[in-house]
Amino acid sequence: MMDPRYKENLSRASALMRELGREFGEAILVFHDDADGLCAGAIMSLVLERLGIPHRLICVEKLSPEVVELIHAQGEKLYLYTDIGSGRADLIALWLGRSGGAAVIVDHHDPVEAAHPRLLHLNPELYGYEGESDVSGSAAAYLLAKEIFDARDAAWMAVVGSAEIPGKLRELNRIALEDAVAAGDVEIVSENGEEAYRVKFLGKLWRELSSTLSAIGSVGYYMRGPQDAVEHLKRRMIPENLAERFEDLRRRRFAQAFAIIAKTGLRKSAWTQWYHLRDLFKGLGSKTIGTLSSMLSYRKGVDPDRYIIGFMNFEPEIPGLGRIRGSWVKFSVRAPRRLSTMIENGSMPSISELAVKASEKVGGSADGHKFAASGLIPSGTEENFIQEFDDLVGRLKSQ
Ligand SMILES: [Mn+2]
Repeated sequence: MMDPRYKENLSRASALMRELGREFGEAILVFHDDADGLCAGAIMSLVLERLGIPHRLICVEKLSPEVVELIHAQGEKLYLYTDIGSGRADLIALWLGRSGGAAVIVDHHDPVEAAHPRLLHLNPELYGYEGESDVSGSAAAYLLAKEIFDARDAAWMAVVGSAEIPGKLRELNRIALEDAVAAGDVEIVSENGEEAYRVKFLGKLWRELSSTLSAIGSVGYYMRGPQDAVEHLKRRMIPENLAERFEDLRRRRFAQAFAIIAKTGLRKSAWTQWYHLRDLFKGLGSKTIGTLSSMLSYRKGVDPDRYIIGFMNFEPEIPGLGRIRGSWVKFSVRAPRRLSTMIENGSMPSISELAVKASEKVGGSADGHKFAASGLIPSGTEENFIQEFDDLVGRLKSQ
């Protein structure tokens, strides 16, 4: 049973979107760059097509304040955010007030409070569901699509998008799964005694399709990968060749990065060990630095007690949208196994807390969780950032 208030707001949203589409004539569809985001983007793009609303596809790696500002510089439009946006709902409301237009957010990430007469925030977490376990961004998008047209043949995309949620699909994700099974697109199979989901017409498990899409969104971000993937998904296809090409490129650049790090070593501060790739990953999405830092955290030779921080120059261009203000460096933070255990038992501070506070000190922003975080800081503030990070560890660690 779906929460009745949620159900009611879904049908209000469907009426409102028809109206808004007519009023503003064009929509800006903003979606996240991971597999869930690409699936959510494809579902919402089908919705807009069905409503006859022309729209631009804007994929976003991270919704920093500068990115929100650039998005809303498009003026009086219908802004549709999916699998992203809830954490910045306050900023979206602020920009609606400044530059007009209306926004609908269909997301499952932790929502912040925001109110604006032309903002509709449709996050199932606001109705008692858990975004980490009950509903993916693409399942939330699917539930809205279902209010607008007979969307059953789009349900399989919500199943693929839900692969980021561990375990058996439940609650709102389960509704999408049941619809996909009824449509004949997905079958429930067993894999080592666990429930698994196979997309019949592609002959692949939901998890494999999800990792193919993730590679496209992350490595191919600046090469129109996300837009190509969305167009393929809408035609019930997955661009495997594209994924292979991007994965090959990633392998080559990672090998170069490891060679450089092996030669020069990681630089050390009181509590960190860090490296800077400058422009080595130019052209690849900035999520790749997080993948590299994660891989490093498992390697022999890293200091088991120091936080790992990777930097790369950030390409300030949002494909299809334009350039954000300023010159930025992307950073990502991870922890080797032993340090992770110490974070877990509370004797060392959480990575997101350190990253958020240290980046704010140097004029940047960040987000993440206990064991991984990333953000943007102004170019040239890297050493100050390390210093702030060290000071914070010194102050926040117990004993
Ligand atoms: Mn998601």
